[in-house]
Amino acid sequence: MTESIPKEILESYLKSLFDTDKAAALRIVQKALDDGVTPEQVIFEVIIPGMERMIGDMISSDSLVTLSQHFLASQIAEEAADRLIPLFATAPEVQGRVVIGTSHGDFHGLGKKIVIGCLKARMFEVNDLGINVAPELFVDQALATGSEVIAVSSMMVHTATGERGPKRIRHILQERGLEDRLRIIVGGAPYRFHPDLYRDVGADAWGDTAAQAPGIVARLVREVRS
Ligand code: B12
Repeated sequence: MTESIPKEILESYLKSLFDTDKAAALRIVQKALDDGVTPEQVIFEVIIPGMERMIGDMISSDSLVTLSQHFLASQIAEEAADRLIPLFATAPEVQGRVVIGTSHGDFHGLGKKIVIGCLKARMFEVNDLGINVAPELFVDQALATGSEVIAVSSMMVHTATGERGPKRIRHILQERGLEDRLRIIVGGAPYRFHPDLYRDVGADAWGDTAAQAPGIVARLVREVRS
C-alpha cells in the first residue's frame, strides 16, 4: 500500500492510547500490517502521529491518567520501532546513536522511557543503560556502541548537579580526550526551573520534553560527524 492509510486506523489507534489499552493498540498495528499497510507507513503515519498527539495534548496536565497514557504511547512506540524498522523495504539510515540512562542515584525512569520512544521512532539507535547509572558506564558504553551522544535523565536536583552525575561524565570526557567524539544532552525536571543549569553540569544541550529530543540529538550528532 503506497497511498495514505485510511484515517480510521489512526483514529482507532489514538482511542486505544487514550483508553490505555495496549493490547488493542498492538492489535490495530498488526491488523494494519496484515491488511497491507507497510511498516514504514505504520511508523510514520500511526506511531509517530500517535506520540505527537499524546505529548501535544497532555503536556500541560499532570494527572496520573495522563502519565499512563503518555507512558503507554512511548512504550508502544519503542516496541513498534524495534519490531518494524528491521522490516523496512530500504533499511533506514540510522540518524545517530545514543546511550541513555538516569544519573547515578536516580531511580526515576518514566521520562527516560518516553525519550527513548521518541528517539527510536525517529530512527535513532538507542542503548538504554537503565536507571542509577554510574558516569563511567555512560562513557564506556557510548564508546562500545559507537554512539555520538550520551543522554542523561535526572529528576532530582542532587542527581542533576552532584559529583556522580553529568559533571563527572564531562570530566571523564576531558580526561580521556573524548570531547570531540561525544556530546552530552540532559533532561528532567531540575533543568526546567533553571534553563542554564545544563551548562553548569557540563552538558552540551538540554531538552525540556521528549518530543524535543530527536531534533536536539540530531544537531549534536551533526556536530560530532562534521
Ligand atoms: C513518579 C515519581 C517517583 C516514582 C518513580 C517511578 C519510576 N519508575 O520512574 C518513585 C515513587 C519511585 C519516586 C521515588 C522518589 N522520588 Co519521585 N517523583 C515522581 C514524580 C511524581 C513524577 C516523575 C515522573 O515520572 N514524571 C513524568 C515524566 C514523564 O516526566 P519527566 O520525568 O519530567 O520527563 C519528561 C521531561 O523531563 C523530559 N526528559 C526527562 N528525562 C530526559 C532526558 C533527556 C536527555 C531529555 C532530552 C529529556 C528528558 O522528557 C520527559 C517526557 O516529556 C515527581 C514529581 C513530578 N511531578 O515531577 C517526583 C519527584 C521527582 N520525586 C522526588 C523525590 C524526593 C523522590 C524520593 C527521594 C522520595 C523518597 N523520599 O523516597 C524517591 C527517590 C528515589 C530515587 N533514588 O530516585 C522529588 C524530587 C525533589 C528534588 N527537587 O530533587 C519530586 C520532584 C517530588 C517532589 N515534589 O518532591 N518518585
